[in-house]
Amino acid sequence: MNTELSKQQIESYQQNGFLVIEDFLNAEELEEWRVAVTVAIAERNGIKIPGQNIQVGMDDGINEDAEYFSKVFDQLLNLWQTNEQVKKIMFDERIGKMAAQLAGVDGIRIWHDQALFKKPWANPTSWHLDTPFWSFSDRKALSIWVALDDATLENGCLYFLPESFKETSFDNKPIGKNMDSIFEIYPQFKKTRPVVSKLKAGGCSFHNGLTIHGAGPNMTPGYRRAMTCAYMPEGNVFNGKANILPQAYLDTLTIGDVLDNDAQNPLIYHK
Ligand SMILES: O=C(O)CCC(=O)C(=O)O
Ligand SMILES: [Fe+2]
Repeated sequence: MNTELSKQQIESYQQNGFLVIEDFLNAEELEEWRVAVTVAIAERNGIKIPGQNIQVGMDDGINEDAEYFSKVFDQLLNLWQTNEQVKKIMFDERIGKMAAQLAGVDGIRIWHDQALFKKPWANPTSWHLDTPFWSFSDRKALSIWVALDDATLENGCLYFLPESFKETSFDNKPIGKNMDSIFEIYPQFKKTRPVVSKLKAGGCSFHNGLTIHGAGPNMTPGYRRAMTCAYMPEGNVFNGKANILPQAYLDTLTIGDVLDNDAQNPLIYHK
């Protein structure tokens, strides 16, 4: 695993709000990730979030057009909580360190992991921000996106709007049918040229959760599989949004409480 970041890579991330790393996993590691994620998904029997009775593809109450959204990607969250192999992969301190270095913070917690599979003929992922969905508000929160298949122009690779994170806020649009909805909130980016992130399987990208990003449709009869993880810098507090937190935990939380429950948001790296 190629986890050493150069000064230039960190600077590039901090300038643009994303970073592409082409040779992140070697062939053996890629196979390990693929097997772990495939097994973990099979074990779930379609349960999207542990402890919550939502099936993949079902209306989750978050997205306004459930049928369209179910054909954007299959989304399974927190596989680390139900599969030991995925847990081992996700708890790797070296990846936590990369996230911390890019964000410029001392400690990193997992917000949630997420398998994102575009099925054959999947809809595009419209431009959106991530952090405004989450239960904390941190301009430095970020995600890793690891390609388990080649991510190509044909099958729905990611695109980023460079430097957009510097001007976006916690206002967002759902991942709906219209690619251009986000520009109703951020019209200044309507003419920005996106950067395309084509990746060979085993490559990865990091993006700031306030970077405007999206993905194309899958115009192929094959899958576009990705394993991702969203990270919360240590010390963040509850902002009142439920997002994917379990009800029993939510019942104990008041706005302003520190999110430091290791069973939900494990600290995977500290300087
Ligand atoms: O994989 C996709 O289509 C979208 C990924 C994404 O939005 C993310 O990882 O934040
Ligand atoms: Fe996203």
